[in-house]
Amino acid sequence: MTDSQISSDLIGAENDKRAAALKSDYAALGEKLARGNVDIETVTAKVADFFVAVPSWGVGTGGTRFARFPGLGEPRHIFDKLDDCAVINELTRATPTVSLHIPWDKADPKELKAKGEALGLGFDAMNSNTFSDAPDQAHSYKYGSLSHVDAATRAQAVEHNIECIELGNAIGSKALTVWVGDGSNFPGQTNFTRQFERYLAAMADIYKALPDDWRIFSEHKMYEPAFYSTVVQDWGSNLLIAQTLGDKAFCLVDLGHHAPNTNIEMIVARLIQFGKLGGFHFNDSKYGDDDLDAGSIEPYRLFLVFNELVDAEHRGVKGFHPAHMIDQSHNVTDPIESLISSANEIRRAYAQALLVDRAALAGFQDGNDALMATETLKRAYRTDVEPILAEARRRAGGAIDPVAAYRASGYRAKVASERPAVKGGSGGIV
Ligand SMILES: [Mn+2]
Repeated sequence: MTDSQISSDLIGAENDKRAAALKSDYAALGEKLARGNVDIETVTAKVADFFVAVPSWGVGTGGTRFARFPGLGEPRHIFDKLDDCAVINELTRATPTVSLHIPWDKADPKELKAKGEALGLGFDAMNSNTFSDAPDQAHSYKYGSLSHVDAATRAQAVEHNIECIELGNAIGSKALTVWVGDGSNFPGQTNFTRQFERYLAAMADIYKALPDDWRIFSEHKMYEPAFYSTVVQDWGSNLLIAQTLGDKAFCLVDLGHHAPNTNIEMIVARLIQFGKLGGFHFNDSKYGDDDLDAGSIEPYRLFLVFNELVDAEHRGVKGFHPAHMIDQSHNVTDPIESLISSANEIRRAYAQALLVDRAALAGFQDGNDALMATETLKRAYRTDVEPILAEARRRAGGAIDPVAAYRASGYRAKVASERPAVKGGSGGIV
């Protein structure tokens, strides 16, 4: 029995309004797919079994380095954040786990575990933070953390990561994601080689502390906060890290952390081929690392990424189980609504990728029929799979229209009355 944030009666009443239309749309789509020898029930079952982790930091309003404009009922601490995360899962049934950020979410592991269990939530990858200084720390990360020139600063950063593993281990997490802000702002500021050597040595110390059934994900990012070079700049550096560290080390691909127009789906294919794709941070972008909502700008690119994942699934790639996480910043929307919508967009891309006729595609590829090969992808992408997504949610106890049900629930107004308003003004990326 879990503590529901949104009553099942409300979800039921909201679903009643939309059940007849969904039934009819689902039947029509089922008929259409059957003509192409696709069984809609098989697709719906796979979609229902696809989950993405919500980032604890995502339920607070984000900001830029210019300003932050808080919304109503901002979560005050990790326990409020978990309540908000539960709302997303209750309505979508797609997000049963939460990814924590330490020290932001530091709390007694017993209390975290009990709260998670009460809400029906588990814990996904832990995220360390050595890109900003905690109030009481001895050494500053202004000039780097795991790759810092000073051994004591590196040791402090390693220790923090080990603390994240220990906390994660106590609450059922199985992975640590490491992203560092280390880099340089000026040519000549750092020696690329020595800096990377220091980083690798520090990561090896963290790796040694990993429990046997854990994985470590390194996350690359081409710029920001360092604007000339970053230690883990690109997927090439990331692959070198994962290969150097060992079998439990994998690359994490944040969709926003690439130069514009980079062929991310090809990077995904390469990492799969060499057994080093650890997982994703889903988001979207127009210009740089914009942290916009997944699927909001380039839904076709998201589909193409999923096309590679489904291809790997289809080929039965050994040990293939990438972690799926959302990592985005909500500056002008209610974060809960954005995360509901993003979880839906991610499942949509997965469902569309499941519809690709892979035998036909392989035939067109082997026959050098470029037009029909790309048309095969487009045909799947053009399919409106919303009835599948809605039916998967409905059957799992979620909402046919989760944003409408969320608005009808009055949850935001309720928490706004319980949680004091936060003053805005200062910058800060969440
Ligand atoms: Mn990320």
